[in-house]
Amino acid sequence: MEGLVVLLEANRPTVETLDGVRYLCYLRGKIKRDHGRILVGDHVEISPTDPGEAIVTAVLPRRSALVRPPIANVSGMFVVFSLNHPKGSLELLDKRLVLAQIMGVEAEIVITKTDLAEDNASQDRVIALYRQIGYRVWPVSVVTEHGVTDLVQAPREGVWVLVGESGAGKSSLAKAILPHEAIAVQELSRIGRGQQTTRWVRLLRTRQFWLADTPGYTALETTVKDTAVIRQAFWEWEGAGCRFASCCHLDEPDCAVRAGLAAGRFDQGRYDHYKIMLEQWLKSY
Ligand SMILES: Nc1nc2c(ncn2[C@@H]2O[C@H](COP(=O)(O)OP(=O)(O)O)[C@@H](O)[C@H]2O)c(=O)[nH]1
Ligand SMILES: [Mg+2]
Ligand SMILES: [Zn+2]
Repeated sequence: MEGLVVLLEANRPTVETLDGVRYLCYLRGKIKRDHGRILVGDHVEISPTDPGEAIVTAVLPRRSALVRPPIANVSGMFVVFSLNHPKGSLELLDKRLVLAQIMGVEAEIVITKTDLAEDNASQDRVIALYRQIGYRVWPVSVVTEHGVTDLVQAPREGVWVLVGESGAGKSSLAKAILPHEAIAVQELSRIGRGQQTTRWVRLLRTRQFWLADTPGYTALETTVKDTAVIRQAFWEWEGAGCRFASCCHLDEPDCAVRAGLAAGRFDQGRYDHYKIMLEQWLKSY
């Protein structure tokens, strides 16, 4: 039968089948030789041996894999952003959105701590900006529980990873989505053995999707091989009508993006972040 690797602890995968039954599995040498390292998020065929135990008989083809955190077949990421307390960086937010595009995964934006918003106008501006571009944006508060149900119930499938700056509210959101799970928090001090919050990447089942709990991973890593991908991640500029199809929107003649910026149709901050990303890429090349 088929299942999903939801946890990989000391090289032993825990596999959950479609009907929600979990098996602690063994890997045969042949599987290791043929497939290399198995990852959380891999789909596998298993054959039960004892109650709750099984052997992995095949690893199904993997669509994609993240390196840090090590997860296969990620569908999307929640880019978690706190406007204040701490003050989030829109540059980092845009970078994460570009990263999602590069990795070929979906991205949705979560604006956390709406209960602390002292300036609703700037919060509304950020929400409107990204919604207009075409992103799903979820304003939430785990204190008032505002927005959490809407976020969870929206149609979505596959494995979703929480990314964002430290303190943005990722763990708190995971707890609000899955109140019965022990979610890894940074301040673990004297938690007894057996009750210990996980140190391993694991997948937690919600009604519609799997949420990746990724303790200890704050950054996502990838390398950009083509500046065009950065440009394509700025969806709002698509079809702007620059004279050259390959226009980088820097100093080319008849650039409709720069014209749109001057006319206030495009967001200047996004453009500035685009230029920063482009420069960083050219430097690292
Ligand atoms: N007032 C308020 N505080 C929050 C909210 N979400 C998270 N926090 C607080 O923000 C801090 C950082 O949250 P945490 O979930 O650990 O952030 P992480 O580093 O992204 O995992 C903690 O002190 C949380 O209690 C929220 O919706 N409202
Ligand atoms: Mg955390
Ligand atoms: Zn242009």
